[in-house]
Formats: sequence, C-alpha cells, structure tokens
Amino acid sequence: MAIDYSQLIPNNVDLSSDRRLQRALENWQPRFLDWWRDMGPDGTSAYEVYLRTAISTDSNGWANFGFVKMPEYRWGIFLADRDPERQIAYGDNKGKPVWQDVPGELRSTLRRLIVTQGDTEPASVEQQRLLGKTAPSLYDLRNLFQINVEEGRHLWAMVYLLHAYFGRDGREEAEEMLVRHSGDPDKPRILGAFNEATPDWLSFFMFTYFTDRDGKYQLASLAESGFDPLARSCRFMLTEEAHHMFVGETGITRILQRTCELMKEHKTDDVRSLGAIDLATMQKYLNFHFSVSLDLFGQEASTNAANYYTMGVKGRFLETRIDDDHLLTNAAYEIDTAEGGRIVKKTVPALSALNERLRQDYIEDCAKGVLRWNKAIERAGFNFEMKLPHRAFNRRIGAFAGMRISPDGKVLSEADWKIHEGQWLPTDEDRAYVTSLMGPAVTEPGKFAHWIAPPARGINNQPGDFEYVRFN
Ligand code: BYC
Repeated sequence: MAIDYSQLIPNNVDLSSDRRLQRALENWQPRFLDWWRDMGPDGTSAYEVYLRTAISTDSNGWANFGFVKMPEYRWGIFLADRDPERQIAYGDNKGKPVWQDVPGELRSTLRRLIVTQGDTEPASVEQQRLLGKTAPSLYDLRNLFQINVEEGRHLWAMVYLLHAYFGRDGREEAEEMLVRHSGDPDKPRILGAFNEATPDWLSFFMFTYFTDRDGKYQLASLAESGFDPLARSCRFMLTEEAHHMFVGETGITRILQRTCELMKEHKTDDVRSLGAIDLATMQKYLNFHFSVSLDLFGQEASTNAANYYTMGVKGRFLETRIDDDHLLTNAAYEIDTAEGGRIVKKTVPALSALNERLRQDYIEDCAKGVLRWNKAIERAGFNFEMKLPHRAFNRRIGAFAGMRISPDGKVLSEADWKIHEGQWLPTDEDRAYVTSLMGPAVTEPGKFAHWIAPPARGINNQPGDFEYVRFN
C-alpha cells in the first residue's frame, strides 16, 4: 500500500479511519519532536541534509533522495504489505492464521518485547548526539543523520504498535520511551549496550557494524512473529537496517585502508605518530563492541526464549527456510556454558537454546565482515589479522557474566585479567588518543579527515565532492 503523505503522520495503515488512534499519535508527535530537539543530533535543526525518505514500502519506493531539514523529516508508520495467507510457522500454534490482534494471554509478553525493541531506537540517537561535531567528512555526516532519522522512525514503528494494540498501557509505555535516556543514572535505557557512550567515530562505525547487526537478528526473529502487525513492521525496518551496517563495515574498511597506506608510506606500524589509528587499537575497539553486542542476545539457556517460540511470538532467523519440524520439542542444541569456573559444552533442549542459536547466527555473520577487513589489510601487503574474540570474553549477561576470560577463550584469575586487560580492551589512554583525532567536523565537500580514506563511491552515486549537508 502506498504511503499517504498528505496526513500529519505519513502512514500506510489507513490511520485516518481510526480517529482515536490518530489523535493519540498526533498527541505523541510533538513530544517526539521535543525529544528530537533536546536529545537528537545537537545543533542541527537548520541543516539541509541529503536524505532518503520512503514513499512506498516496495523496492522502487523506499529510497527517495532529497534535501530535508531533519525536524521536518516525515517520520511515519510504514508496514510491509500484508500477506492474507500468512500462517504461524512454528510452535504450538503452527499452521494457524497469524493474529491481526493481540491474543489476551500474550499481551504482556508482546508488550515487553515491543518495548525492549522500541527502547533501543531512541537510545542509539542519544548515544550519537554529539558525533556531528567531529564528522570526518560531509559524506559521513550525512550517513550519521540518515541513520539517526531512521532510528527515529523505528521508534515510531514500535510506538504505533503500542498505541494501536495495547490501549492505555501501550500509551504509557510510549511516553516512557521519551523519558528513559541513554546512560541516565536514574532512568537508563533497558539494554546494557545502549547505555554505553558513542563518543568518537571509531566507536560509531564499530557500533553500526556490531550493534546494528544485533538489530538485524532481533528484527528478523520478530519478523517471524505470529502477531502480524509486529512482523510487518519489522520486515520494513529490516530494509533500512542494511544501510546502517554498510556504514559500519565500510567505515572500518576506510580507516584500515588509511592506516595501511600510512604504514606503507612511512615503513612503520606506529601510525599514532602519524595521526592515524593503529591496528592494535582497532582490534581493542572490535573486542569491546562485539562482546557488548553479544550480551544483547540474553542468556544462553533461556526459558523466556523457549516460551516466545512455543507461543509463536518470536521465531528463529529465517524460520521458514529452516528444514525441521518447527516445534523443536524433541530437538537438542549444544551450547557453550560455564560450570565450576570452566567453559564447557553442554547439550540442552533446543527450545531453551534459542537465544544462543540466534547469537551463533549473528557471530557467523559478523565473521564475514572481519574476513573482508582482513582481505583489505592483506591487499595492502600486511600480515595482521583482525579477530572476533571468544564468545565468553568480557560478558555481563549470561553464563559467563562475572568470569574473566581471554579473547582466545582461556579462563583467567582476576590478577591475570588485570595484567592483560589493557591489551584487549580500549584503555583510557587509547580512548583519549582516538578522541584527540576527532577534530572539528570536516565540512568542505570532497575532503576527509586524515585518519580515514574516502569511500569507494558516493551515496546514490553522487560525485566525490557532493555537498551532502548544507549548513544554514
Ligand atoms: N540487558 O531469558 P533471558 C536494535 C534480562 S538492537 C539487560 O535471556 P530474554 C538496534 C531479561 O530481560 C535489538 N537485561 O531474557 C541496534 C530477563 O529479565 P527477567 C533490540 C537483560 O527474555 C542499534 C533476564 O535477563 N531488540 O534494534 O530471552 C541501533 C533473563 O534473560 C539482557 C531486542 O532486543 C540485557 N542484554 O531476553 C538501534 C528484541 N538480556 O525476565 C537499534 C526484543 C537479558 O528475569 N528483546 N536480560 O526480568 C528480546 O527479544 C529479549 O528481551 C532479549 C533477551 C533478546 C533482550
């Protein structure tokens, strides 16, 4: 269904046919805009940014480019088309038609999942609030803003579901989305990774590579939901997510390229003296962002995850393409867990291992980008491999929380950990160094900060010196 842009809130859900819902959302809209002004990209309201906006949810319409002032971005409610034949693909309700409304007994479960998902979206905008001040180019600045407005729209997607299907509770939850803030000691965001700072562009690229990818896997699992409006919302969100991960992957590649260029030119790997980011520091940032993102998948063995699946509210990644009974009542799955202070393999019922299985899918996907980074290093003629640390490294959630484990998966004493921690995770000094590279934003079209290479091509095939952001 085409998106109706004549409405105050653009939508493809025929919002104007439900006056109460429309009014409730129109009431929430100014509060969202206040939040955007106070917590969104700092000092940018007059900028005109070359952004893509969806005009329909099909493949031709969702990437329409033009200059927009961000507070005037048309945030709205866009669901992927409904498949009238769609059935629940797994669990106790397998084969039944999907639900167009929330079954009473699943109300609190679904609300909780939607709130957890929704909470991450404004959180990431808050985390990235100051990055525009130090953008390494107009190209990067535009990508940051594109991601920010789309995360704002993803919040709209979840707020719509809360308002439309969860009555008063849902409206209250929608208010709370704008009250919790990333890193706020009293009212923090729900999940750990969304309370960490994103203070510099290396962190931003790692975040969009690793943490946005958790988004891809969680959204893909929710896109399998028996609650059809949630599934359709997530399907459309996934089309936007791909660009966020692209920004992360290519951002890291471009930093690696620049570092390698300087290593070659000056015949040294001490590129800090040359104003670039050394490979060892990049590995430490990778270790941090990967491990923090692994925590987002929850416990290795989780009865919550088993219940979500059995009830039909959250499936596996690409559930319908998996060749098994989609019930999993007799299936087993091997997980890594901790016992007596050691990392052990344990076979558990597949239903309770669903978080871990999704984490495994995620790890395999993460590894592909790392391979491409290593190819870039190799092409430049260097013998250095970036590596994903062991899944048990630096965890705060799940079986390994509180244990000290090295990137290659050895259990350590506290004293041993303390000796090596600074080689594996960014130290204050590393962070200070990376921060010191983040000079004032590079605003001249076609120019890039010293520590990062230009991209291979422009957004929407624009030339290298395209003015992606006009400052007014
Ligand atoms: N932090 O049985 P478990 C994105 C709690 S990112 C704090 O494993 P379950 C994006 C848990 O709540 C994707 N607490 O839990 C990316 C539970 O509490 P109770 C976001 C945690 O239910 C970049 C207890 O521990 N979407 O979109 O399987 C930019 C037991 O654990 C954490 C989603 O996460 C944690 N990390 O939870 C912008 C999807 N992990 O019941 C956006 C929705 C677990 O004991 N959420 N706990 O009080 C879910 O599917 C699930 O809630 C979880 C796993 C994946 C978080």
